[in-house]
Amino acid sequence: KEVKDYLRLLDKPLDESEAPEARNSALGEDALWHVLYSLGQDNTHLTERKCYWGLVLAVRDRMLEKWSEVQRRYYKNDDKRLYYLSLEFLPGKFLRGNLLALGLENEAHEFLRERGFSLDEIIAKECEPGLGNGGLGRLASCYMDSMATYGLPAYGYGIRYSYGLFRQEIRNGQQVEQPDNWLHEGTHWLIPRPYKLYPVRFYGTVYEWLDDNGILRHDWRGGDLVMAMANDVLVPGYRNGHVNSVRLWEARPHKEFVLSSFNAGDYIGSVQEKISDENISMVLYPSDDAPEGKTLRLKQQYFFVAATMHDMVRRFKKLNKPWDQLPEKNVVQLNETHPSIAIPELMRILLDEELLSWEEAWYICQKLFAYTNHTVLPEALETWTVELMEQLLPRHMQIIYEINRRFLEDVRLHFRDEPDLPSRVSLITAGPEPRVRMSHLAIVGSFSVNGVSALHTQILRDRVFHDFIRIFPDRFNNKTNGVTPRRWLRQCNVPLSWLLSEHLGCGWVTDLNQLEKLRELVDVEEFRHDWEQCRLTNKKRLADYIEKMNGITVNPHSIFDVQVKRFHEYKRQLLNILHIISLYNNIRKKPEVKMQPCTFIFGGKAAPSYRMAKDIIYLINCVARRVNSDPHTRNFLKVIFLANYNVSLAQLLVPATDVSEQISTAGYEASGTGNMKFALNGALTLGTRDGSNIEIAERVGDGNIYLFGLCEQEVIDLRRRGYDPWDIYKNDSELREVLDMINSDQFTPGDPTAFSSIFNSLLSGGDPFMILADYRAYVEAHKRIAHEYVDRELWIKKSIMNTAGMGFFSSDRAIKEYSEGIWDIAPDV
Ligand code: 6GP
Repeated sequence: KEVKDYLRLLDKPLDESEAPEARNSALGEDALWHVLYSLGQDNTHLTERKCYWGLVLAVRDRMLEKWSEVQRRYYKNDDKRLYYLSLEFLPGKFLRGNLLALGLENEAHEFLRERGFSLDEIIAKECEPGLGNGGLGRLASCYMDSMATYGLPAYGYGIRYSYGLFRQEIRNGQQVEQPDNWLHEGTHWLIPRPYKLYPVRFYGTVYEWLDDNGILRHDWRGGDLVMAMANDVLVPGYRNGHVNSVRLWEARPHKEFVLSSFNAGDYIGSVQEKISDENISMVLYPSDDAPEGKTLRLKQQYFFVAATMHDMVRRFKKLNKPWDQLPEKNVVQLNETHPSIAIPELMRILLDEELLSWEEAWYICQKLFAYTNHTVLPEALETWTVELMEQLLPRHMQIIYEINRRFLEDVRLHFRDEPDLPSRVSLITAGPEPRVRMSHLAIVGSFSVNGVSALHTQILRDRVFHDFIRIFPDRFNNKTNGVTPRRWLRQCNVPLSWLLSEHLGCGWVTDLNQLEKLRELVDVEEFRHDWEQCRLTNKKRLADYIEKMNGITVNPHSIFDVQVKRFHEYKRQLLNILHIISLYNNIRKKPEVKMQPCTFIFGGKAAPSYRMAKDIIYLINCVARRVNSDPHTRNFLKVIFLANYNVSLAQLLVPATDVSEQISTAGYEASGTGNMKFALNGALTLGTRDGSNIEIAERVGDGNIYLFGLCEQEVIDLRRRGYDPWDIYKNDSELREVLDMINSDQFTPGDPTAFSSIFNSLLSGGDPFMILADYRAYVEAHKRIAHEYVDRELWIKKSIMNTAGMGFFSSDRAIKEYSEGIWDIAPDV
């Protein structure tokens, strides 16, 4: 079948009742109307750009109608609302997903085709909001999609960064960061709300006063004010007429709204101030799984949290209910500790502005907030110096002291025979430079703390937050991550979606467990053949892209082995490249041995200040240059680094991958979500027993996944016994040869020390990520893969079994668990 036939099939609404409500006008007509009346451009001569923005506005109209209906309903039904606070969102491109959700893809196709344009080409040029780093931000966007599709009364809240995550270029093998000016053309996907404007204070002084009852009160005044302006992004549910929104705050200069400042005579000075105020929402911090200790970062956190709490309180006050109803009508989910300053902020509002007692205010907070942890890396747990807090947020620091005083008093009372416990759980560290531990604040101030995979939650219980488990035994719970099947199957893998819908019906798009039915088709030869054809189509598409971007021809029948994710030592891209070098050596040494051709594909960004991660990128590119140009190995081995990995590139890679590399040191990856996307699309996972790999194995079956290496307990035991990489180096000659090559000028002619830091990190000082410890097991797993891939029937069966077993990893399941187990909210559809 032709691709257009697939599309036709998929775009049929599930049944007539679910068809989008008919409007009087067609999408195309509305788009033309908007070209003239909203864009102010001639609509008799259409360009691609005009068509794009016209379409965007026409689609937006349809979403707005639903959105305003839905908002009215929340109000009328007095629904309990969820506030999902996240410093990062990674929605990916909007147009295709929104068309699909509304069932308008065909209409858009037709409109464009009649005018000589193509939807695919237009979408290729759509700009992508990179308002997040990696897993945490993408998870937030998958969850927004599922909330809308489930029909939950929910709001996302974050920051409208002017510059998203940097654009990565590779020059001479090295990462070069370029600004990501994603708004250079403006965007109609954001709806600015210049009248939704709240002042946010920094610095200033706290004054004390006595109220009528003789209670000491506080008033935070002075300092600098910045305005937070709302911008809304609409999030449609999948064909259910439900539309939610994500509110992104943009910093605006306060001075612009104070007329007197224009009379001051210091024009340049006031412009200066405007610039520094706007800095707050200027740029996303490019660190992932690592904290950023800069003042501006804390300013960003408080800025968006203060505006969000203001918004929530404003909405609640309209209901005219007593304050103790606040947590009955609202729940706030903190995505990591980044927004945890919301806890003292709400305390401040309730104490200082609404004049509640401490007990009342604290009762409300503890019933309102829930916290998700996303990392166990000790260096990634956020802390801020008391000194900075006291300067920037003096009132909040007072409140944190008081929360801590009361909390520790309680701990002392209940754990009398553990004199060390209070200092271990304290919100503030001891020592000459005391710091506020944001995770402790989040735990103490929340009614729920959750990890993101079974293993991760267990590690939180056993190690990271062990002391808190005894203090708050009921507070900790697990919510294994999930990914949205709309973007990560239906949208990114059209051929396979078509095949699935033909055999299972369309219901899987919103009920992913229906994929279980695939198990019955595994033995149908024709089905397996079609499955393989779908995969091949996707691989060819990726091969074309590689040819175009990297100028390298890859064989679509080779194994596409992919590792794409942020660069971090714990994710062990190094382990992967070490193995590739040894493969290269083997082919050169034994050219007579026939080998299954392999294409190794890497992608991902390194934090600009993370030297080692950038060195690893450089190493991969240097190895690629050498390997790809060697006539002896060219037909068997290709190494590709795809620059500027982002959501769109992931959508291209995921459906074309045979082997998904998920090889973090056991105990380090909280969950992983890339692993889910790949397996859902029929890739086989090559992974360690880490994060949600373990749960994936349970669901797809041990025979359909390649697990290798030390498990979490073995990593701990080995560390305790003493890990000696030199011992491995001495005893494994193949590996030694690889390491010696890295420590020479083999890949960087004339520069033998280019990778000595990598060599040293692996061998000296006891590499905490124990790369060499897992090396042999990793090589053996690869051998099994190469062997089994050749048996096409076996491999395709395994591929189908992966997709069949992945229903559990839908973000719809995760969101249902959150809403029943934590939020206590129900859909309003
Ligand atoms: C990531 C975790 O590293 C990843 O394992 C997990 O799947 C993802 O969060 C979603 O839960 N963590 C971050 O991106 C991060 O910045 C502070 O953690």
